[in-house]
Amino acid sequence: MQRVLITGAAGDIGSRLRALLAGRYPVLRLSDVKPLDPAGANEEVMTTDLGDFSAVEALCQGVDGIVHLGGISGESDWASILDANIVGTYNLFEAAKRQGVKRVVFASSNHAIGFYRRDQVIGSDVTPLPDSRYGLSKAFGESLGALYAHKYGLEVFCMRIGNITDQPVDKRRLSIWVSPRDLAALVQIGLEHPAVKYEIVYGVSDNARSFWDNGAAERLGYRPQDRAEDFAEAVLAKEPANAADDVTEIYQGGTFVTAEQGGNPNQPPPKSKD
Ligand code: 15L
Repeated sequence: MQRVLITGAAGDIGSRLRALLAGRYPVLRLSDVKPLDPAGANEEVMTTDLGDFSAVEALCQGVDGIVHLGGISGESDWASILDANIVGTYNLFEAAKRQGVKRVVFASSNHAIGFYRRDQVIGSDVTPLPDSRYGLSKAFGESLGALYAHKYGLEVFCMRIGNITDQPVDKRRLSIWVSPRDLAALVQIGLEHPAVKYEIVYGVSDNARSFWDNGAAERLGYRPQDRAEDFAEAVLAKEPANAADDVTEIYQGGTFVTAEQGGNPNQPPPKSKD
């Protein structure tokens, strides 16, 4: 991996990876539609709208591996999800294929499988059960990756990311939390492991309450260093009492299972124009 591209590099995960992967590859190319800090040593910075195919092709030129984080990272209206996450991700995979990129690490999300119950442990081979338009776009990205891997030989590593923060913030996140350094280690496996052809793994730390069997990542050598349980006492002491039959408590996706526009849990969908 000589040149690694990170899309969505101005976002929370992108900024963390920019710092954590610094110096790991000869060149880190950073792209976002939003402004980025100027290029540092061994960095290239490009402003790109993922909806503009020729710009995305130019972005992928000379790149060996891509970490695709670009797009919307929560529930939103369909037009926005369609543009940013469906069309944008399609453009990225197609441009990667045309430019001869070897590998794509796709930032999927736990919301691709958010309608599995919390009282079951699932592997990464389950049928997607998206909990939102956002989750649906992530399931689409995983399937798109499978198409490009099987049909065109692109190597694709999909990470169903839980929640990345310095420390887990609530009870649900005790199950799905991933520390920044664990996610950075998983991204490196995704970019570098020679056995990757097409994989789906969970982006999660070593959590005692995990909803997921992450054997697929472990088989590739993933050994998370951090454990949500170390923060459990403090987190649970602050947790509000919720009714056990509240659907946001039953399913893995939490509030996304009821979220509508812009993440407001109970806002009704927009009225049809016709
Ligand atoms: C995600 O996919 C979101 O990008 C992030 O902002 C969190 O909401 C996370 O899921 C979560 O489930 O906590």
